[in-house]
Amino acid sequence: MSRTACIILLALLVGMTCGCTTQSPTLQGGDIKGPLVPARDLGTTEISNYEGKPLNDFKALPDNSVRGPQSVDLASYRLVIDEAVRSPQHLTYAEVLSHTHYQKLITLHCVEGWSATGLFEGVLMKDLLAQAGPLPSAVTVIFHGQDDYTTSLPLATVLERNMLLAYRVNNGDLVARNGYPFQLAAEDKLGYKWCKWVVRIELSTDPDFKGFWERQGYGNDAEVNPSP
Ligand SMILES: Nc1nc2c(c(=O)[nH]1)N[C@H]1C(S)=C(S)[C@@H](COP(=O)(O)O)O[C@H]1N2
Ligand SMILES: [Mo]
Repeated sequence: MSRTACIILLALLVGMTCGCTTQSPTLQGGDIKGPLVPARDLGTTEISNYEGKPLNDFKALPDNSVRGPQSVDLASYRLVIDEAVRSPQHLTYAEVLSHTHYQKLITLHCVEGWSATGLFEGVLMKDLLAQAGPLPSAVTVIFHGQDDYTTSLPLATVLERNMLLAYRVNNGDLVARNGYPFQLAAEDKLGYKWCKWVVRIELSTDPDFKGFWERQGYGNDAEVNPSP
């Protein structure tokens, strides 16, 4: 191969690699996704597009929550991580945020037929759970909202997918309407898995636990793009 051909090939390869880390592939079902990156400072105002992708205003989405928006008092707020763990946790908002912050472009799909894409900023569930130390018998993560809403996911899925417990979307803090102080960004799972106003994360040994909507017949798997 000539020297010039070699350089062109190398440039192409580098270009492709860079493309993978900076572009957000459009997936089946209108899913928009970006890479998980350490949180970057994006200024002080909310953003409406990110790396060329339009973002949805989450404050303007239909509110279909079971008891309406909750108001969580940060002064008394504690995130409880308990049950099948070595060391139960009662974390203040600041303690939750003491973990590394990440950003990721993710699309939420509600079973009602609408979707919304946002740049979520949060801490890794993996980092939070490591602090509590799930017992080897723990297989399910049950999320509890302040509205007594529940939903669950397999522990393996939460860890493998690097799910974020989000505190910001589109460079603005979550508002009460959107689950302030925390919403699970349950990537690739239907909206009812995206627990808002998270006050408790319960590790369970029950592989068949069913949350609020799941008990009423919604699938417990809730995968957005099941592989054929
Ligand atoms: N605590 C709590 N979390 C909840 C719900 C709820 O009623 N209570 N509704 C779920 C449903 S059905 C959807 S589609 C998403 C909507 O999230 P959004 O308000 O950020 O769009 O929240 C989910 N999380
Ligand atoms: Mo939903």
